[in-house]
Amino acid sequence: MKQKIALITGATGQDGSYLCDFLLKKNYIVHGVKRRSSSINTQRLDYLYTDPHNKTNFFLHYGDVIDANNILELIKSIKPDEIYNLAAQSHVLTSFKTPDYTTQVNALGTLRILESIKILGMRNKTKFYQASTSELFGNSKVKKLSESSQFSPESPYATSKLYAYYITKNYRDAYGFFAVNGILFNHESPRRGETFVTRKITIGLNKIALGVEKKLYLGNINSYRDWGHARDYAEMQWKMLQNNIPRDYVIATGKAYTVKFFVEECCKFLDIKIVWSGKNENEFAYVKSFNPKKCPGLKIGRKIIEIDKKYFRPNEVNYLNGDSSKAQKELRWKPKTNVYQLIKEMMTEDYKLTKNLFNSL
Ligand code: NAP
Ligand code: F7E
Repeated sequence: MKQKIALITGATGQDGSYLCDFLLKKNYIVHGVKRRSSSINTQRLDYLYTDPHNKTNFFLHYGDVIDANNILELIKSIKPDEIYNLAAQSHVLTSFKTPDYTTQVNALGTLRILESIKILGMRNKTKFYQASTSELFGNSKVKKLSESSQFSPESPYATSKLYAYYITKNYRDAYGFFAVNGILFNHESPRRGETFVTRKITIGLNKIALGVEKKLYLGNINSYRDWGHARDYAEMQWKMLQNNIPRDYVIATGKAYTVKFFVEECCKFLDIKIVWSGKNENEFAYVKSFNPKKCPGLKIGRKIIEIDKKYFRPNEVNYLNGDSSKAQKELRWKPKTNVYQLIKEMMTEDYKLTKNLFNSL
């Protein structure tokens, strides 16, 4: 059977790295797009990379979804069977500070890819996956959000992704593209960017435990998120393009927890007992007891979590919990990793990473 060719924008990101790995295991030829940067940004992919002078199924190309000609040329030369558009300015708080840039990348970047497929006459060859998001729903009154729930974006990030969602649907409806939206709820992993809350917590608490840092500053710890594992969700991105008909799907675990809960569970992993005190911006957590073997850097009574208003968003999405029953039924899928397993994996990896950092100090 002919090897399939995939093109992945955002290959250097969390999801991109899991998807490259997944598709290479499925015997695809994988082409990833990486941005030019002054320091190397391919750390998440290094374990998959082989010098292209040797035999390999994995190639990286410089590119940027802001550059229409570059995208057109890449699609023209690679002739992919499947395109996964994961490239994004994906940080919600940052999108309030860089709304124009966020829109250029997330909204128009998507349009540029779809238009390239159209101009090149490849709509019958190339299937298209768009990385849509639970942020589209905003502050909905619905407790379990599904494909039929209303959108109400609350940030420039979500609004840019709303455009991308609809332009994907437009090209499907108007031109018969095999183009789909995966409406993914939060998904995390040891490869998650360090400024997203879960990874910030797993790195921060490990540093505190080992005495590398004293305190972790967070924003709104009362919001709820439905956290899955990025590795499980990469499989779903692929499954959506293997479907008989192009359809959009919600991918979620169906369980939502607060940021505060996430902190508490990470503390349990380190055998730290914390007590919360104060309210709103003045809330903090201090150490009631701890295991000195695991946490040589701690002291009883020390304040280890504080709130810093700078991490509050101008608009918050307070509660996100997804209903992925359509995907579970039609794509025969189930989330494999629950939040406890996710925390264990992230904490274990960041404990090792921090220990190495500590030993090198
Ligand atoms: P991520 O770690 O932030 O990765 C984003 C990727 O996009 C990185 O490879 C980044 O390159 C690349 N990128 C940014 N701007 C670009 C540009 N102008 N041109 C080309 N590439 C560009 O995000 P992620 O968590 O893997 O998420 C993947 C996608 O799913 C994103 O579109 C995100 O919005 C969406 N999503 C994520 C979640 C989640 O919970 N993780 C949930 C729903 C939807 P650099 O490495 O150079 O920065
Ligand atoms: O925030 C609160 C924050 O930045 C989660 C992206 O992948 O998922 C992600 O967006 C919650 C929010 O993710 C801090 O206010 C408290 O309520 O980890 P986050 P996000 O905004 O949910 C969606 C589905 C995407 O599509 C996005 O691309 O945690 N929070 N304290 C904090 N958040 C951060 N980042 N930092 C804090 O200190």
